[in-house]
Amino acid sequence: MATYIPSPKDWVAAQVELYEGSGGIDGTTLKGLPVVIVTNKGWKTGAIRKTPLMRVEVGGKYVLVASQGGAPKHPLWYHNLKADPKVKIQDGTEIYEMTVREVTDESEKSQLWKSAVEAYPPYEEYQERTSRPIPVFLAE
Ligand code: F42
Repeated sequence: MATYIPSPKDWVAAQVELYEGSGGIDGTTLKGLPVVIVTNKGWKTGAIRKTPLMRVEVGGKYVLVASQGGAPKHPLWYHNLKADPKVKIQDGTEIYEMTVREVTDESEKSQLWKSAVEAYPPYEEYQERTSRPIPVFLAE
């Protein structure tokens, strides 16, 4: 079985531990807004990776925004999901097995981007901060 390797960022690993350890009761927000935990495989190591992301729910599907605070490069989980789209998403006490796809159709992407910014307004500022178009996945 693959081993779980926690994020090297302490605050991220701590949030995952609190979220999962409480069964989705504690550690479920960032800046007062809800967060989901995405579990997937690392495409090079095969290890299990867990990434907290803002909760952007649209009709039972989840929008995953690879913003990384407007950093110049995509987060590594972007490459993991491109290589293997199977994920587990924990939303509070619920856990769903889902498949993700990167949204490349411009009109679909702009619609989902609107939902993302409604759920977490700082995404707008993150996009202004970087010249890379921030990738968006839809988990369904
Ligand atoms: N990040 C976002 O991009 N969007 C969000 O909405 C978001 C919300 C959020 C809420 C709460 C919270 O605690 C964190 C939040 N973050 C959000 C930060 C997010 O959880 C990630 O920490 C951030 O996006 C960076 O992702 P990353 O995958 O680049 O993480 C790095 C620091 C990391 O964990 N690296 C590991 C490492 O060891 O360096 C894992 C590396 C990895 O995945 N390796 C792959 C493998 O095979 O195992 C290979 C990857 C490759 O291509 O080399």
